[in-house]
Amino acid sequence: MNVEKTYNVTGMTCAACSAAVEHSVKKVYGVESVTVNLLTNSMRVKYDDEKTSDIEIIKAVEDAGYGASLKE
Ligand code: 9UX
Repeated sequence: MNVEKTYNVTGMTCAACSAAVEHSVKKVYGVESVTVNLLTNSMRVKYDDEKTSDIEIIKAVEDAGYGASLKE
């Protein structure tokens, strides 16, 4: 099933940071779209929950050198 989630992202200070987060999350298998907002430190991700999960998406953000948590 396709889901759309919002995450809080920490550690981003410039546009290259948000581009790095976006690029890393876009590479995750099952991710359909990623929009990172530098000003609100938030990220919207559409993904297929039969192929990936919040854990994998948060890991991709961490691999890029930033932090993320699911926004309630
Ligand atoms: Mo910008 Mo971000 O010069 O880790 S890329 S601060």
